[in-house]
Amino acid sequence: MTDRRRFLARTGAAGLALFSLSGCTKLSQKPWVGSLLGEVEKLTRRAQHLFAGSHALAPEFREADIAPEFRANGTLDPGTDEYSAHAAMGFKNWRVTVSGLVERPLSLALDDLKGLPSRTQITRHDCVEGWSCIGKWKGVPLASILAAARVKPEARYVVFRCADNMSPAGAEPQFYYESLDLLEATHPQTLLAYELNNAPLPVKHGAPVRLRAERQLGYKMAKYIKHIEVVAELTPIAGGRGGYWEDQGYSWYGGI
Ligand SMILES: Nc1nc2c(c(=O)[nH]1)N[C@H]1C(S)=C(S)[C@@H](COP(=O)(O)O)O[C@H]1N2
Ligand SMILES: [Mo]
Repeated sequence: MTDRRRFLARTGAAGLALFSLSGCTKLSQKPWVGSLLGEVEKLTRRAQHLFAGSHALAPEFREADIAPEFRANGTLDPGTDEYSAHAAMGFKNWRVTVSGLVERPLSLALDDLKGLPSRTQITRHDCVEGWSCIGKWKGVPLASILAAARVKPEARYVVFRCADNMSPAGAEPQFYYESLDLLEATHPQTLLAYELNNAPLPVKHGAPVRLRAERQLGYKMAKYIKHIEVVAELTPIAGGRGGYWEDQGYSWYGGI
């Protein structure tokens, strides 16, 4: 066992939140870590809400904590003709639409997003597969975009629809999607991010725009965002559980 593994085994995964991990850290692929994390998640969710309120911020780190190479996971390139054509043109014609339960639907070019007030944050990404990585993200707070679109009173969730097809070739296409409730969607650290570590978002990390929701697990942070839809119910969408991985059995609440 490495020192870190021994430390984890001794203190439980709760110890994770207590020390600052520098850069990318591989924890363990062992299933017990996952189930332990599951229990700890429930506890930390309750504790977060009890002690810090529902708008508590996720921890932010120093420049020195940034991992030299941010690990990538899931789709590394959507690879469709359409996406590749956008990539070849530096995504200058890429648009993110905002529709559904809004007074004012929007269609935003990448330059429109870059022209809006931005937030930069150095945060730790936690993937359920057992690794964490610290990176610096810049983007537009989703709250300001939702405010501009004027969310209707009956709205409850925000759905993100992505450009990557998760189905094998020849099968019915199933594009990656995710969703947040309005509280998480309007949290100050929830961004439509277009930069990682002071550079335009690389393709493997979700170019040109991906979600950062810093109190959530990695799978909640949709990459390659094309459409944002404000809805009252998640059940009519795809498998009905609010996200691609949720439809395969992951929990919809991905809080950490
Ligand atoms: N569109 C899309 N978004 C996605 C995924 C994906 O496969 N497709 N994978 C998710 C998972 S499981 C993780 S951990 C993070 C990985 O982000 P990264 O590649 O920037 O590390 O993206 C999430 N968002
Ligand atoms: Mo993940």
